[in-house]
Amino acid sequence: MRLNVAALVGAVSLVSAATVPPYTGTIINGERFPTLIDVTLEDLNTGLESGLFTSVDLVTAYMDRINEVNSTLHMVTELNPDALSIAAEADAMRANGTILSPLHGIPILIKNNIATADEMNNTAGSFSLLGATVPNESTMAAKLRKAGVVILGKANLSQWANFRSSNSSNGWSAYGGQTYGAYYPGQDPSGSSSGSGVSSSIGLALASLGTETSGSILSPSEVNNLVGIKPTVGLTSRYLVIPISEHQDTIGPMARTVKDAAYLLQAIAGPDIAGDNYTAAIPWANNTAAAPDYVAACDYSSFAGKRIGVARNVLEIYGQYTDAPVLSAFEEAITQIEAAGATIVDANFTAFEAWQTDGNETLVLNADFLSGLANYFDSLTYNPYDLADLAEERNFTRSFPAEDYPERDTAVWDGALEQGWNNTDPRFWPAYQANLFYGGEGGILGALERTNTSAVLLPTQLSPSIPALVGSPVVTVPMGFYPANWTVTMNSIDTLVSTGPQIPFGLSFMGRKWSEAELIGFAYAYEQRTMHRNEVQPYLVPNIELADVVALKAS
Ligand SMILES: *[C@@H]1O[C@H](CO)[C@@H](O)[C@H](O)[C@H]1NC(C)=O
Ligand SMILES: *[C@@H]1O[C@H](CO)[C@@H](O)[C@H](O)[C@H]1NC(C)=O
Ligand SMILES: *[C@@H]1O[C@H](CO)[C@@H](O)[C@H](O)[C@H]1NC(C)=O
Ligand SMILES: *[C@@H]1O[C@H](CO)[C@@H](O)[C@H](O)[C@H]1NC(C)=O
Ligand SMILES: *[C@@H]1O[C@H](CO)[C@@H](O)[C@H](O)[C@H]1NC(C)=O
Ligand SMILES: *[C@@H]1O[C@H](CO)[C@@H](O)[C@H](O)[C@H]1NC(C)=O
Ligand SMILES: *[C@@H]1O[C@H](CO)[C@@H](O)[C@H](O)[C@H]1NC(C)=O
Ligand SMILES: *[C@@H]1O[C@H](CO)[C@@H](O)[C@H](O)[C@H]1NC(C)=O
Ligand SMILES: *[C@@H]1O[C@H](CO)[C@@H](O)[C@H](O)[C@H]1NC(C)=O
Ligand SMILES: *[C@@H]1O[C@H](CO)[C@@H](O)[C@H](O)[C@H]1NC(C)=O
Ligand SMILES: *[C@@H]1O[C@H](CO)[C@@H](O)[C@H](O)[C@H]1NC(C)=O
Ligand SMILES: CC(=O)N[C@H]1CO[C@H](CO)[C@@H](O)[C@@H]1O
Repeated sequence: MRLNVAALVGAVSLVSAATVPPYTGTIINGERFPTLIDVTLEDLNTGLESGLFTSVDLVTAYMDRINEVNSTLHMVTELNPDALSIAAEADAMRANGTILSPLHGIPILIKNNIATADEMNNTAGSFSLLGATVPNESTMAAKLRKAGVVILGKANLSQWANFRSSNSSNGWSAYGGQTYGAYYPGQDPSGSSSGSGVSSSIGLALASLGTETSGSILSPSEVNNLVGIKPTVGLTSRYLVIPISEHQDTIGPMARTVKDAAYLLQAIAGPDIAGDNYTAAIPWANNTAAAPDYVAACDYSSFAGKRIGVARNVLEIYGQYTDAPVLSAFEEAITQIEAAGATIVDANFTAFEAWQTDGNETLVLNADFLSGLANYFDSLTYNPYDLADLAEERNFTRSFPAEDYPERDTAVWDGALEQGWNNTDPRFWPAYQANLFYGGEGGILGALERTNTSAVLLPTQLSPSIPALVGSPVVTVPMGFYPANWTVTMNSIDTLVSTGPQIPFGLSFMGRKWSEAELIGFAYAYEQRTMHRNEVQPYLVPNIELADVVALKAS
């Protein structure tokens, strides 16, 4: 599917042979076009403002790129049939001097559990929701549109955000098939925001939105060489997002740079009291003029004079299961952060060992899902199979052939249905209090307070679980890659490559609730000093570039 730029040159004389670098398709009439695998938002805005290309060109290029790799990677389940007309409208507004935000006319993909009130389906990857309709736009989609974003399509995911089976694989959904990562053939894309991760990593949109209950933004961000922001629960509205847990679910950006992720967070953060009253806890909920500026937080000197913790006891307990290249890259990162002006101290999670054998989180997630799924079904304006609750969903899934039961089981749901009580039951409260202890005083929040630190570091492989219990934020940044001679290891069902040569991994900054701006500052200061993302290219990159689209249009 590579567009032959040489042929275009012949046809329209846009490209002079003398100026074409070995990497073709980037210079036309002396103008350098950005390459979409590493373009930033600010680069795109420069091109849009100068008229080098339009939002329609961008949408066209991204759609061509999606179609080029989709049958190999299965990372996008639906394209937005309205994307081109929305882009045309954005272009007309720009021509007329109306620019809604820095994201005006920029294509973004969203995970297939965030509802839109348009032609696209919102299914969590299940056929039970194909054709279902929602009463409204999700607040996430509405905020993106208000910022002028072109919602390009829906990204594949681990089905039900990885809350169904004990024997499935990351990135598999009945509706979307098996997603693969682009850094190694057959790569486990991690999950559950698998398609969001793969798509952002190889430039199939500027960036994407993922959702996280425990690790679903952070983990696919790390293995796809991305920056991922898991916001404080309540910073981003869950209204009309298919839930797992109201106490743990959150929506956040997955992008190639910290600054792009910050721009996207700026657009989606904020109170939505009618749709999701957890957002009433945002400290500036009643005074949005006082909202932080996440983009301005991108400051190279953010580490100067700060105290940064390391959860040494977590490393000691989990270190034996963590690969040597990850551990050595982590120690190097600590040294670099110290050299950048921070004071490094131990910040141990004092109850981490006890938490290893505690089962309260499962009780909370089960209880929240029993309530949340029933409420989501109840909110639909069209419910194709009239499913009302998890028992009915399980019956559907077990009897609908494309759901691949029993090869992919329903063990997680079986546990929830056996538990039988939801989050209105008196047994919910003590289970949730246990979570708050293990994540709070005995976990990340206690460590921050006791050591008077601004953030705590861990390799991203070890970071999601404890912050998940209390809904506190984490930012992951590329930290390195498995070495080129690394021996491949497979996932538990032997279908995907979990670790292998040049597969990426990340560094996590964990902080207090609502401290995203500070974490973004640290992530940026680390990223700008290391720029690990650029050290390795994926094995599979689409060939079509923005320059090809513009050249073709001119012909
Ligand atoms: C994905 O690939 C298939 C097979 O090549 C193609 O038919 C389909 O239109 C593509 N879908 C998207 C969303 O690009
Ligand atoms: C310019 O934009 C304004 C505000 O959106 C709109 O009212 C007006 O009709 C537009 N004019 C043109 C020429 O598109
Ligand atoms: C949504 O699902 C319906 C099937 O119910 C399908 O006809 C339609 O094309 C899907 N929408 C998109 C944008 O793919
Ligand atoms: C539903 O969308 C409308 C705009 O179409 C908005 O005014 C309303 O607040 C939304 N409802 C909720 C609960 O967010
Ligand atoms: C928050 O909203 C939920 C419904 O989404 C409702 O059950 C609950 O009572 C509300 N809580 C408060 C404190 O308003
Ligand atoms: C915002 O105002 C409401 C109503 O007065 C109040 O219940 C809520 O606690 C306030 N939120 C914050 C973060 O101050
Ligand atoms: C943190 O844990 C490590 C490993 O268990 C231990 O060696 C260290 O002394 C602890 N640090 C503090 C300050 O307690
Ligand atoms: C939940 O936490 C309580 C209090 O720590 C503990 O007694 C109980 O055993 C825990 N439940 C499970 C299932 O681990
Ligand atoms: C939660 O469980 C109670 C008691 O069984 C039930 O009455 C209620 O409808 C359930 N809530 C939801 C949202 O399913
Ligand atoms: C179970 O699913 C089958 C097929 O979807 C349906 O015919 C049947 O009525 C369902 N049974 C229950 C108890 O929901
Ligand atoms: C991989 O290469 C490194 C250095 O290049 C070497 O130290 C290491 O032993 C090699 N590992 C394997 C498994 O060959
Ligand atoms: C829209 C889309 O790309 N769907 C693909 C998802 O993956 C399956 C295979 O796993 C393909 O058959 C679909 O075409």
